[in-house]
Amino acid sequence: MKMCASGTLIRLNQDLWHGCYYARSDANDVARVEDRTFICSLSKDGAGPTNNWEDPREMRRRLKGLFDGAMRGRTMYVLPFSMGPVGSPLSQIGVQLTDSPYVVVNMRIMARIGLPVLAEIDKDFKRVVPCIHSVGAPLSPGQSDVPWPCNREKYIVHFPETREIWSFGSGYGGNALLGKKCFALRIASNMARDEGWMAEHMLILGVEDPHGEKTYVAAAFPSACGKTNFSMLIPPASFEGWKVWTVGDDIAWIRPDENGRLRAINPEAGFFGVAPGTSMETNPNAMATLARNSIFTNVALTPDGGVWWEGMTKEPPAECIDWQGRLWTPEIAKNTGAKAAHPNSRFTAPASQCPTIDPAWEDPSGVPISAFIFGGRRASTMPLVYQAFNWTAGVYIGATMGSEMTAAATGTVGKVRRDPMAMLPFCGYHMGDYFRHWIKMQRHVSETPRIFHVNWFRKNGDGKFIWPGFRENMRILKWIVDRTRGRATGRETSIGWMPRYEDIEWTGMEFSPEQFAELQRLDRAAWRAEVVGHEELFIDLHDHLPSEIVYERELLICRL
Ligand code: TSX
Ligand code: MN
Repeated sequence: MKMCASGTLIRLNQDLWHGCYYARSDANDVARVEDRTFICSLSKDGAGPTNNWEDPREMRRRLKGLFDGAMRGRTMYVLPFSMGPVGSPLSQIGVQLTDSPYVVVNMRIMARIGLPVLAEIDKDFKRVVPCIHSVGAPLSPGQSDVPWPCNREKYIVHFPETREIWSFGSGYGGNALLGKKCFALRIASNMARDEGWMAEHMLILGVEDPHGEKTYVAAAFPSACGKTNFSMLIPPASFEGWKVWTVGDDIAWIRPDENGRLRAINPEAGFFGVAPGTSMETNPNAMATLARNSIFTNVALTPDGGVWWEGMTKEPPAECIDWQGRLWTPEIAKNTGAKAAHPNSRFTAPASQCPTIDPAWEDPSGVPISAFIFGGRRASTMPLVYQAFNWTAGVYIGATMGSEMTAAATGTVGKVRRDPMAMLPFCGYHMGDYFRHWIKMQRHVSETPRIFHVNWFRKNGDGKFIWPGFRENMRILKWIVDRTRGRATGRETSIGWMPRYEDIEWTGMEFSPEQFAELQRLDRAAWRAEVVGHEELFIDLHDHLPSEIVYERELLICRL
């Protein structure tokens, strides 16, 4: 195989990791580059204050220069791809040009590509989104290549009006697999706003009860909240007959059907998941999914030709080669703090291999969505779960959600970073207009999904997590499902509906009413500060902020 000969890929031990390959990126090309990501709409106002904007004519001039000869000496691949099942009315088509074979093999897992897509393009029903990508590392005749070519200068550029994507200089994930964040979120959010649907940074899961009744929910969480884990949740043993099915772990395209019900597809065909922390304890379904036919990037290589990352096993291997190709041992880690796997290291795995993949995950008409869940990583203030009073109040909850920083190095621990609907880096237009679009969606549906907020990460006075999380989250998910089906009660509070202790199914778990009260406690002083925090985000958006958002804030203040 060519990519193994060039050093880009290492073939793993096929007896242990069937069909699996390993890649190490350049040390300066390990993550999305938000400061190099541009929304080049005709007007700066259209992109809003949360996006980088450049004049589209000026940016085109610059890109022309950058791309002139950028692929010299390399093979250019032409990848027709479908986001969503080929032929589904909810799907969209793109064609990506790329000079990176690493991108090609990852796109083969993450999107539907090839001849069926070409046939779909020939039908001429749908516009094709042109996507051009170059690692920006031309080769002169005779010049030898490096395993991970890239350019120090990076540009991830979107033209929303002409629906184009131009990506230069990076070979990594969200910068280079253009169907994912660039198309399925930034360009698709523009299409969705214009056409009356929703492109959201959400997982989709289906809850099946012991009678076989199925309820689908979509959930938005900022990074590092365990979105992939939640999408593959295994109920506790005491939940006999209950099952959680996975439709997607990252992106949802949602559209009202002819009956006014919201229906969702997962536009992706694979999981591009963060490896560290993924284990048989935290997510056995992910472990089963990535066990074969997967690509690993920036994890560690073990002496037996396997892969390892922090959190994969309780005992680290005696030695391995880290993500930068250096020797790593637990001893070295203890002395230097060196990580074997990069914290943003990834697995690329086919969704079809997930043991809990939903039978309807490729249904061209999508699955019906009954509830939206928002969440964040919050040590205080936010209860385990509450339900919004109505659609607009729920949009307010999504608009104001956020996570606390965990980056001790930057000295910002404990500060809430607002990330509306987890879309801050992914909304391809003005955030204020995006809130308006959410509010307006109510008019296009016969029954709005119920909206909830969850927080698995509240801590007690000793700094310990109060809630065990993981599979126990099923108890909260059951209340959410029962509420949307009109079967569960709750009590009205100043922020929304909350379950009483007896509204939650506790069989098989030790959790006292006092512990639950601590999890659900509304701290008035903390909520005062919370509402002031909301204002900080709104100030930047004020000239596009829907009046509903302003009124919801006023109502919240009155109730508090
Ligand atoms: O994914 C997580 N979920 C959702 C699972 C369906 N994580 C991992 C977050 C990082 C990606 C969680 N971490 C969750 C959670 O619900 N909760 C926590 C916090 C936590 C961590 C450890 C323990 C309890 C809570 N307990 C022990 O370690 C024994
Ligand atoms: Mn994501």
